Amino acid sequence: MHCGLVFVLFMGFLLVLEAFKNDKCGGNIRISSPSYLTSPGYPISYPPTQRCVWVISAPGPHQRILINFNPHFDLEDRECKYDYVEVRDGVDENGQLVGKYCGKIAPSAVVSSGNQLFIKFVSDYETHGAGFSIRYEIFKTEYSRI
Ligand SMILES: [Ca+2]
Repeated sequence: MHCGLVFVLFMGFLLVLEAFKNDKCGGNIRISSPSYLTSPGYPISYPPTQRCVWVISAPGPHQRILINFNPHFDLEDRECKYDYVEVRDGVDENGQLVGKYCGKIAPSAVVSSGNQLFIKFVSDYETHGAGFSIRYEIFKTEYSRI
């Protein structure tokens, strides 16, 4: 009886872990199948003073990456001065800036020109929002299927 309860609690704990596994602040992601990354604390609220960097890579040198933002998007809107998510077409801060986003309107989809995308999330010490969620996958065209 008691063992059963412990088991249920343990399974519940695993489920919670599962739900938050994409919740990390940054990381290197090699795409094997479509998945997603989110700002920490999404969809409730991100913590203060974050600086998260993700680098998404497609395995093939000629593959491109497609990202889509979840419509539930919410970052402090002060001309993106304090909180923002930035997408760059490349592997680091030197990559071509695709966009720097904040506010409540989810950005449109982005397709990389190479096989890597750089994503940076920054928050300051006050005023938070729900954050963002990005679904990433390998961009499919007739050409890239070869
Ligand atoms: Ca803020």
